[in-house]
Amino acid sequence: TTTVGFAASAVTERSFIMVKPDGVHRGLVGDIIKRFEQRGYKLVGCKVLVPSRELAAKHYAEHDGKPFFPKLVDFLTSGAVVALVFEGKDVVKTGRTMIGATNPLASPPGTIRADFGIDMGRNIIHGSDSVESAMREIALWFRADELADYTPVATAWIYE
Ligand code: IDP
Repeated sequence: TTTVGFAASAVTERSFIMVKPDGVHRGLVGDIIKRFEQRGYKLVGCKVLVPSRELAAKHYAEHDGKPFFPKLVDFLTSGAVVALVFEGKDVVKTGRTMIGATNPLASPPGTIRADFGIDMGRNIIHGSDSVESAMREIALWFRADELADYTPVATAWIYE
């Protein structure tokens, strides 16, 4: 038998990932969760909701005042979104790489936005752009008791 060390308990970086209304309408929730799961990231938060305008505006506060802001809030509040929190080593940066560029047409093949989208205002998915943004966004979308604390049995087969 092989003895495998168990060193992953320190890996607690989290990212806020959200399937936007276009992704939900198009039935892409499962595909998106699958990509993060198969990479080895741990799902610790998951809920479906139609965001209020207040929540959407707070989420995109950095874009308040830009020409596309009203349409962005209209879009995000137009239907259900799936709010997700994934945890694991470098999940913020790696999540952004998996998601691709803001403009799907400028995004490399293999990224979520390139594989599923065309227009910037219909780019399927949100992912936190820094660890600080992730902490702000997770606190905005989830209560602490909505995030699960557990250790997947596969952890020692994902991290050395
Ligand atoms: P990101 O989602 O790749 O982090 P941000 O610059 O934070 O990109 O923009 C937030 C969202 O606002 C984008 O995902 C996109 O849906 C929308 N957006 C950004 N820039 C534009 C624009 O110039 N026109 C229309 N929509 C935009």
